[in-house]
Amino acid sequence: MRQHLELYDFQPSCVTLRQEVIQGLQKPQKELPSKYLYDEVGSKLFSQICELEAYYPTRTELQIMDENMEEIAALLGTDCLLIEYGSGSSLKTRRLLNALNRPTAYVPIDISKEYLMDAALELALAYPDLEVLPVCADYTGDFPIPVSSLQVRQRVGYFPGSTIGNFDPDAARDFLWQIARTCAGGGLLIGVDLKKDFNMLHLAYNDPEGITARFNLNLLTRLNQELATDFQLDQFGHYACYNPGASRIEMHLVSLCEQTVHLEEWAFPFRRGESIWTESSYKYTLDEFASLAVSAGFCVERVWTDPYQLFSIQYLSA
Ligand code: AVJ
Repeated sequence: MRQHLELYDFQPSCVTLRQEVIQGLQKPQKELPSKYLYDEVGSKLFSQICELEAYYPTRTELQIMDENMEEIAALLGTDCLLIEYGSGSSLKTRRLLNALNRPTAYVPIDISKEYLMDAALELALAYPDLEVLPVCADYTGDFPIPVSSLQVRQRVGYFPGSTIGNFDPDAARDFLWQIARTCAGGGLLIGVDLKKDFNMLHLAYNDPEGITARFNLNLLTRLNQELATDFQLDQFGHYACYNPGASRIEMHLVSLCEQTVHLEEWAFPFRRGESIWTESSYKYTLDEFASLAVSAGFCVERVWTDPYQLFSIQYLSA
């Protein structure tokens, strides 16, 4: 049994974080890249969100997977190299691996290094025949896919959770295009959240337990720790709302008073009510997503949904 996994490490440096924060906080609408929500604490809070009653996407996606697992496994076939973009706890991946015939290698990619290594090691122990090749990276960037030492028939991307919803439409197309090239000759298994009743959407991002609020605010804690900013945590509030014109949930941190935040020699003034935009979560109709996929060079082979059409899993061939 392997006790040690080699990590392919392309984790964004503190310098990158600092630059992106300075850039984002200088914009008229202040913003921070949502990928920075996922430090160690953020990744743990996110997996708590996935278990909330109000947060329908995770359980719905798992249900769709379970109901269609045989067909999914048959489409992916044998001897595939599975590349997961944003692997987190690899919870959904385990279900997939259990059903797959002879998956050869698994490449989990995640920005959260410790979290990635813990999950990858556990997986390697649970699946001794699987070659696990973890990559720590911002998966939207440029990094090499590790080469398996085993015979691979095709590369299949795995991008569950509707994380594609975090991308603005142009960036979503560019990213899908990049996956289509990486997985040429194979495909992409992707989870896509669908348009639905506004109240249900609103509740999913404003859970009564307040975990989503903690997840959002943790971004400021992280910046205070890693960049020594002086965000006052009790002077910012969580705000999330569906913007129907733009088809997205927008998550913000709203300044509860007039204040100034500092990073080294930089000063960022906030008016009362002014916000930092921390995440978008786009929702699609099946038709809208199909045109996006096709414009990125994919062919939509199969779409599975739940009875209420809340969520979809799709297999796109590249
Ligand atoms: C991981 C991007 C799919 O947008 O629903 C959950 C992140 N943010 N609650 C989503 C998230 C707030 C989630 N994704």
